[in-house]
Amino acid sequence: MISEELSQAWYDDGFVILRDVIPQDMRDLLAVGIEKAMGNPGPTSKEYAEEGKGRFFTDHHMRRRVDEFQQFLDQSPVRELGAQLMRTKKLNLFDEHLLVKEPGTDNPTYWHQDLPYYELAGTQIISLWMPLDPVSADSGAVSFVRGSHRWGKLYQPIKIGLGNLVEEAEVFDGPAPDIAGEPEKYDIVTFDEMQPGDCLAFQAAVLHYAAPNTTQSTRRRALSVRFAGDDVTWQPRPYIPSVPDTPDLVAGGPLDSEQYPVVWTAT
Ligand SMILES: O=C(O)CCC(=O)C(=O)O
Repeated sequence: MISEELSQAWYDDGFVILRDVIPQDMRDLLAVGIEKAMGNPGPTSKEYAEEGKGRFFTDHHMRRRVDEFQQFLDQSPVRELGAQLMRTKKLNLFDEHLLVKEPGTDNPTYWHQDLPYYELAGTQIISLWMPLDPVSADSGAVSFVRGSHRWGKLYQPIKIGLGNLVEEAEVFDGPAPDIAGEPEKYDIVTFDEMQPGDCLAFQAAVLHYAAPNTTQSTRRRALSVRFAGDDVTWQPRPYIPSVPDTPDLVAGGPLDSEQYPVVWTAT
């Protein structure tokens, strides 16, 4: 499914777009799961929008309580896509992140990297971001700074829907640069024409952003499924908002565990 050139582009740029790779029946399954998850938010769920100004809902690890997410992970092509893009022999699932921006939501998803939010070290860490609605510039399109995953920097986590720093988190290399304030300084690529079935695959250290959803009636439901590959080890951190569990793992050792299950191996 994935050519060597595309895989190399993922390594070089930090992201690629895959068109029409998630079948309709899998999207229908996910749509049911999303409504259940939003109707019964889990312990890591967040609401970022102000009262009366749309809704920006996020949550993690939905497969643990909503069966449709587990079915989606088992039956959709996401594992093959992740493994082939990273050219890895093994995949550990470590998160599913639901990000729903309802019409009239002013909040952007502020520029950030994902890696400082994970208890992981390594480079073969991928998010597969899949929208269930058409995505345009004004409904929450995602942008990346090309190559920023190779800057060798880790920036302090922010609250992604509010923009302020997570004070409890590690400082790492300090706050991310002001990309929104000085966009001309960066090689920004925006995917402002996406259809349900398309998928953005990006590396954990690449800087990314998503626009507000200022449309009147277009939802922007998206799921980011996250896998770690061969070179990834467990890196405990003092504070990670989306990882409430403390797995019985060794720092610098393999992830394989109930929390980070092996979900794919090369045959
Ligand atoms: O969907 C969004 O608003 C942003 C996506 C994102 O930051 C992620 O999947 O890591």
